[in-house]
Amino acid sequence: MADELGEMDDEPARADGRGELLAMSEHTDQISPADVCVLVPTLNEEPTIGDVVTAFIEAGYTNVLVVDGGSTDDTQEVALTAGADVLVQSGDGKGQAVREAVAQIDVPYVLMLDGDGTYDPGDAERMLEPLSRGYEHVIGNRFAGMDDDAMRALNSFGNRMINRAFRFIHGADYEDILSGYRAFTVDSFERLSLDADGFTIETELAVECVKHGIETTVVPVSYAARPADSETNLHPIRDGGTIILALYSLAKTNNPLFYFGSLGLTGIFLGGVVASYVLWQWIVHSVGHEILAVVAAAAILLGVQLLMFGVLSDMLVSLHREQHRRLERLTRHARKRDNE
Ligand SMILES: Nc1nc2c(ncn2[C@@H]2O[C@H](COP(=O)(O)OP(=O)(O)OP(=O)(O)O)[C@@H](O)[C@H]2O)c(=O)[nH]1
Ligand SMILES: [Mg+2]
Repeated sequence: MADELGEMDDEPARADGRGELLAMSEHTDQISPADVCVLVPTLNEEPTIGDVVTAFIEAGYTNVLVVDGGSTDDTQEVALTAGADVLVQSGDGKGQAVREAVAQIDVPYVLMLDGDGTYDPGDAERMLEPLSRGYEHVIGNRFAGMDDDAMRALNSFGNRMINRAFRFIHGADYEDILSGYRAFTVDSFERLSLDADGFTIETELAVECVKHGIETTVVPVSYAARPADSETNLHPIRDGGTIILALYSLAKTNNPLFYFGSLGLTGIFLGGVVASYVLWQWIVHSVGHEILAVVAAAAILLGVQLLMFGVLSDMLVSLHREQHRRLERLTRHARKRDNE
């Protein structure tokens, strides 16, 4: 999957559905700012939100929607004065805010970024450009142009580990899955099943893109440090842990072999350790541990069963993906015929 997606840049037209989609849209014009909603989730970003909104409006992106999580500072007033629409989210967390906001957007494209001034509005065109070529989701890779002081060592290390885990578990290389700079079509967003409320929204977006075969690409963006007077909403250890857990639990339907297989291998390993101990006690000291022997056997059996279950589920998922691709191809053919 990773390779398939990675190849798309060099290979515009291919016999399968993907190539077709790109070839079809090769002549599409550049995306007009009028078709774009700039979406900025905020929670207490008063020091920076004004500059972010103003930069987009001056660049011609006049449709700016700030979705606020009930800031206790003047974020909402500053955003309104700068010319944005402000929506106050009905629930909690960045994820809920983004879902609620996208449901109200009536233009085809969304450019999403944080309100903390760490992303560069000057990268907007670069972020949107792939959408005009048929891509449906674009991730801004912060590691490409990061200021030295933009991310603490712990955060940077955590980010890299999470990206590595994502690549291993979900089989696609999106380089910076936790990036908050995203461009996507409203249509593709609606096809994803998202239910993360908080900071796992970015993780969920990446996993769902792989799962639903959303045409995704990565572009380099610059990333600056939060200004000294603005405060982070992130707790590196707690949020990092939640993200890793989310990556793992989302593997159930995306990579069941990994999900069940890793549990199975753990069972086999633990059972093996106990069995070796029992055997050693019996051979060296002639002492029998019946109960431990039963526990070891049960753990090994359960492990093998989980592993088999993983293999079977993996086959099911592969078949499902194939059918899904076929259906998409048929839908596209049908749409094309209708348009002719
Ligand atoms: N609407 C809404 N926005 C939120 C909420 N929590 C965070 N945000 C915003 O989501 C964006 C990302 O949050 P940040 O705190 O910058 O998270 P981060 O970029 O991972 O962490 P930093 O390294 O501190 O920048 C910011 O614009 C926040 O203001 C929330 O509960 N509701
Ligand atoms: Mg940020």
